[in-house]
Amino acid sequence: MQVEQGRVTKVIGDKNHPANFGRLCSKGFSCAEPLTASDRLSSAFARTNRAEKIQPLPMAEALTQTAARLQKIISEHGPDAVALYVSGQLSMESQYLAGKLAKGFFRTNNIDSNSRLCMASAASGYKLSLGADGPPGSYQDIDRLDCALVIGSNMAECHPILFLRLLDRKKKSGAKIIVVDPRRTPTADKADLFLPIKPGTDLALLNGILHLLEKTGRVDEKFISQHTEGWEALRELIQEYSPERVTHLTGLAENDIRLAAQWIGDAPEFTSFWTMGLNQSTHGTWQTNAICNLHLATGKICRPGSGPFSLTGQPNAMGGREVGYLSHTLPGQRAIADAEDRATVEKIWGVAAGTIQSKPGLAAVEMFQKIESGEVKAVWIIGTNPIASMPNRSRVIAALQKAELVIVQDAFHPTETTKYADILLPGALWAEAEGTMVNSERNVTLMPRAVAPPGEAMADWEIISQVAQRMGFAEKFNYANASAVFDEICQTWNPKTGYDLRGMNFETLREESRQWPFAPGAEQGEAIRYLLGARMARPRVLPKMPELADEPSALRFPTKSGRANFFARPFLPPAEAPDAEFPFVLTNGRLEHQWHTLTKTGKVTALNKLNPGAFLQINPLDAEQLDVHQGCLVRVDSRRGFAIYPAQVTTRVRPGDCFAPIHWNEMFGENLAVNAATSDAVDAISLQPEFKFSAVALTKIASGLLENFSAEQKNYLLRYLAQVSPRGQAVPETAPFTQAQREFIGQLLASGGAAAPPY
Ligand SMILES: Nc1nc2c(c(=O)[nH]1)N[C@H]1C(S)=C(S)[C@@H](COP(=O)(O)OP(=O)(O)OC[C@H]3O[C@@H](n4cnc5c(=O)[nH]c(N)nc54)[C@H](O)[C@@H]3O)O[C@H]1N2
Ligand SMILES: Nc1nc2c(c(=O)[nH]1)N[C@H]1C(S)=C(S)[C@@H](COP(=O)(O)OP(=O)(O)OC[C@H]3O[C@@H](n4cnc5c(=O)[nH]c(N)nc54)[C@H](O)[C@@H]3O)O[C@H]1N2
Ligand SMILES: [Mo]
Repeated sequence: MQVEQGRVTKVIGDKNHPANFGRLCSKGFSCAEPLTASDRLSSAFARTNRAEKIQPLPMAEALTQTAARLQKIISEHGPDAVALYVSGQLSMESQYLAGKLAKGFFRTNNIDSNSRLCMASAASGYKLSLGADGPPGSYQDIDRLDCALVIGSNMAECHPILFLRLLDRKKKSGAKIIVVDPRRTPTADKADLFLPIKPGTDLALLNGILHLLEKTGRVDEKFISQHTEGWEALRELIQEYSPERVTHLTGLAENDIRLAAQWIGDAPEFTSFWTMGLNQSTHGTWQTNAICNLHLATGKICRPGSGPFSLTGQPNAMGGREVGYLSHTLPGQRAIADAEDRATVEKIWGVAAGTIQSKPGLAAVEMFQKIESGEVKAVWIIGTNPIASMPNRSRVIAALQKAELVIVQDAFHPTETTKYADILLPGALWAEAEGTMVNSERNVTLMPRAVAPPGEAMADWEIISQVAQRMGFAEKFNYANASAVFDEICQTWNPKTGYDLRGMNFETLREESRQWPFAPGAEQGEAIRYLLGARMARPRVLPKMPELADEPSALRFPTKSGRANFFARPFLPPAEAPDAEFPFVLTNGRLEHQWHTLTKTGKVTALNKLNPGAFLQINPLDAEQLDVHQGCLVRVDSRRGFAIYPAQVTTRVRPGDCFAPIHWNEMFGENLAVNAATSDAVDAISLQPEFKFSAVALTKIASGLLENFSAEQKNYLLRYLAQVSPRGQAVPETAPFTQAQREFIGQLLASGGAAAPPY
């Protein structure tokens, strides 16, 4: 960061950082801009009466009031009447302290995070298949792989720097890239083989690929017998997934499925990458199991260039998972349900044995349901925007309206969620507070404090510890700085899973990032987990992995037996099937130049030019049936609610499917929130909601269609659109339009509609 007069003026990539070697994406380049946006929350606000407007108050008073109001609810209704909902965008220190306060001191396990909407299915799938959460390998695997399966991940737009690394590998070595997505995304454009799968049928495909691998002798019997359990049951299950049946279930061409299996089977090294297209499903955990099955059956795991590699979404969602910020987990990759794990953590926290409740708390979707039903009275939301990002939005709104106490700790105001706050606490952003974050390859990076936060804003960990101190837990939350919190996190190391940060501290992290496991006195971290003896180190600068001795006995998975588990997971359809009333499948996702609910990127002019607004992609065949043309407004209805978007008619989506980006919500115009329509059905194991699949009806909105405009109106509109910046503009009263047309244009402008590039 370049800092001038207390402001970050420029951000450039760090050539020595092993995550990107200095490459930044558009959001990275521009990430300093939102730091000084005019809607930064720079003081606390509060109200005691919902009918009144929230009023500013000194931070010290707000902290005291937060403590007192939480305390009152806990004394009257017990600890489970309180819930925390936190984020993978907070520092590890903040995440850790939020969990410590809730589980160890409030004595409620009602703390969950937006990881529940994101990586929960990968986390539970890994734990079952391999024995512990997290990818076993490193980004360096990209430089060694011969075949990449990118499934349910739009890597080109969502992990652009890693995707460049993958394209570099392809260019250098001819490695093959297989992309599986119902949409022809920019990622698919770069694929050697693109499988435009019918949404929600990946499990059939993955089982079908394994079927072919087995039938063609491409499984590794030696690896299976030495390192796994459960192969026989899986072998039996995959018999049912013949190419003919899989073709029928997935809508894919049989030859393409055969080719994918051949490439995966023949590649010396094979890595799979997946994200929300698999996780945000009612069978997300099973899909992770099915990916692990492929790697275990071929023995292509835990060696340079091979392994299952879930791509984490948020900057520090891995850190959060590791410090146990979900309602069923504890610090150091531990579980609430495990008595030994609870006892270990109770000791570290210095609380009496039995303090931590043995029953998992409420996961995100259920948490908001219990707020709506009145069982949970208070919620403290930190670093996430649930009114915009939770599924089935009207229920979440009802929940916050019902809650007795809503505390929102954010860096910006207003957001879709801050509107509902009784207390608003101003959090410092990444450049304004010291803290650590962990990425998908277990690299721990220290975020230095470069500038002061605005006004009275404070580091999130400090706000949490200040509230804790005011609730009578001063002794256990008295940290001089973030570094002291980090040192405590190091004590939660876990020999069972290999989680170990003990060889790190803020002083050494200031020099460079470090990859765990990193034992005390270690020189370097390890690039691949679960290897005994033949340890592979991450070199400081250039990614060069030493050769792995071909010694399979050196592998031990963190399960009781030391073997990984196969799971026989049959294909089951999504929770909601399209029918006569709701015949289309709505899926949704991200665009390259915007971030989630736009509190940051929505303020950057350059990014708004690149991705100016919401739209709905529909296939030309469906468009014709619906009499929809480019730019027409289309209403998307599900059983839960609706949204309205300008149409983008494109063969990038399959007939019967439609796609809307998630970024634009009510701050940007009425009826833009895709989560008004999405489903809150959850995976039975991970409790992650099925965002990616909702049955919807599409209707062209008859009034205000562009083709009904007169020549004069069209001319005016063209000139007008050319001169205004396309957001927040109202059409002048004097323009030659009817009221309905004016509203239509206003909506087009708010959503960037007609200007959206038809990628
Ligand atoms: N530019 C940008 N990058 C981001 C983010 C951002 O907001 N903006 N957010 C970050 C976060 S938190 C996350 S979690 C990641 C998410 O990264 P991704 O998961 O890559 O992003 P999405 O666009 O949500 O979904 C990926 C793809 O899943 C596809 N999909 C939908 N249904 C199915 C299905 O049934 N099967 C298959 N195989 N695919 C399906 C969609 O068409 C979409 O292209 O991105 C991270 N990176
Ligand atoms: N339909 C649909 N919905 C989805 C998804 C999808 O694919 N489809 N994806 C889901 C996924 S994977 C994710 S990760 C979620 C993301 O959903 P959210 O977490 O709600 O998204 P963000 O916009 O990143 O919200 C972060 C909030 O925290 C604030 N903030 C940012 N930095 C800080 C900080 O340092 N401190 C504090 N206190 N506040 C801060 C921001 O201003 C913003 O209000 O969305 C989920 N929702
Ligand atoms: Mo995410």
